[in-house]
Amino acid sequence: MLAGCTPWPDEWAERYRESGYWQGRTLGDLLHDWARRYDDRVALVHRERRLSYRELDLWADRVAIRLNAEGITAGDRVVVHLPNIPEFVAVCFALFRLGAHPVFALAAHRGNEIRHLCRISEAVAYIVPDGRVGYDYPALAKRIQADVPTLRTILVVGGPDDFTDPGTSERGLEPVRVDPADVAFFLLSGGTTALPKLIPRTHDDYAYQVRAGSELCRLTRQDVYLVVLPIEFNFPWGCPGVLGTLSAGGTVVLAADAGADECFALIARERVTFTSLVPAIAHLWLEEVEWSAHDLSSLRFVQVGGAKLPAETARRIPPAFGCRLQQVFGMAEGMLSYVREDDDEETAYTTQGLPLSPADEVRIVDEHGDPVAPGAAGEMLVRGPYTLRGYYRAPEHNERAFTEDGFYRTGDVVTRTPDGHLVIEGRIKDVVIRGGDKISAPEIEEHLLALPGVHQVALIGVPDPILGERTCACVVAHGHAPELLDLRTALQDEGLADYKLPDRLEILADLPRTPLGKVDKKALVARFS
Ligand code: OOB
Repeated sequence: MLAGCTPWPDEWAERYRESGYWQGRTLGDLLHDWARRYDDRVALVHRERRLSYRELDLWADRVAIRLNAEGITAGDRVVVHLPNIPEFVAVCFALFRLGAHPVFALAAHRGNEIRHLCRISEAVAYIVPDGRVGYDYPALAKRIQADVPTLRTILVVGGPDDFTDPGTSERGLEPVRVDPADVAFFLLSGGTTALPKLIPRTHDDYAYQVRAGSELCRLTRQDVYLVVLPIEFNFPWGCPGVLGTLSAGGTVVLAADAGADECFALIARERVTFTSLVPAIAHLWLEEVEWSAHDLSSLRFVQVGGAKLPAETARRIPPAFGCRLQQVFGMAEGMLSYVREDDDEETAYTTQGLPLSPADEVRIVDEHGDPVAPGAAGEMLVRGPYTLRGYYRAPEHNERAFTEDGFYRTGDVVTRTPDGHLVIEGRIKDVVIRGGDKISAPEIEEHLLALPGVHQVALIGVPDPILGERTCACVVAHGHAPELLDLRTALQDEGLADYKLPDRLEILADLPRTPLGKVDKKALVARFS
């Protein structure tokens, strides 16, 4: 396994193989299998473009040849920063086949985050769209390259001499031996530390997650999946999402944004059967759907996850969209839980389902790490065949984030119903979930503290009817108190993604403290909610 990653201990790897969870196939090989099986069926739709499985398979090989000619080889890390376009899929599979590892930047990321991702992964290449998408990515790439010595190559999708141009070459890709137990790609953590951490996902573990999710959702060739969320999120990419749909021979339709207008039109045009949303988008769609003349009758189910879905909103979804609601609880780190098709209505509205895999081990513990009484709330710890054993190059953080026997401390507070369904009650991690976006409070606090006029700061999440939570910076000023706009502009100038800019500012004389001297965020939340 790539240096800097934590493999599963041998005995566990053996167990997961023997039980058939890990099947020893790489994601790159799986696309070959799918292409053989589904051939000229439509794999991907974007605007007027339709690609068959065969075309996608060939395209991935051609892109791999081009990337290889640019010097990208096995073991290299490549930061991929692309919107919801077919090239995202082709580039990722090309990298998988070369044994190189895409690092999935979030579309909303800007200089600050990208610089960090390139540095920590020692990326050799950074892949961006051209400037037509409303932001000058190539210019950003040049600035990053000046700061990151390992970054040899900038590759632009859509530019002149586009490396993703399928071309006409009939030359095949020299097969590269890729170990299915090795890292396929890196997802990003929602973050509890100042800087986001990289999550290695192996071919074996992700292929299992996708296969199990696809079976659970009973996907078939008839299914059509609409990608509404940014494709690089774990949820749309593999829960079962894009990869699950491709594994079943269905069709993936890419939406440019999450707006109800565009998405409803696509659902009607492509006869979409399922999609995945965060609660904030589900909420906006609910507001729009009663005015919509589009035919949404092809929908079989809508998945909602990424943040707590209030039961009242959940109940409105099936009648409004004429389909089932499936709550999904998950994390880029691995562990997923899904509501099942045969769960009763109440369970579907009020719980976040059952773990995906019979091999998922869930412990609910108190602050001492001891199991709580049945039905009581506690932190969820997880271990299993698709849950990471360590973040990339983060030994110190890993000490805290995992128990000695390899359970990941999720930071989520949950209860379990008598029949085992999980209910997310809250969290003990210092993260604000704004819409579906995760904002690490320490990261923003560190940036705010460095600004003139900010003496002390605590970032908290306050309730918001649409977003679920929005951010509030509680600041003890020194000298002239800053204004909200000053803070937002300063962070934006530092190259932080827009969703991280504080929504609200409160100036305080002092921050409340717990008896141990830590900032009492609960008191702040109570005061400003
Ligand atoms: C998904 O993944 P991440 O990595 O962006 O965020 C994970 C965190 C969880 O630890 C939890 O705090 C929260 O997001 N979360 C939920 C939730 N689903 C995720 N909180 C309440 N209810 C839910 N249904 O967000 C993610 C990854 C794969 C599938 C779905 C969501």
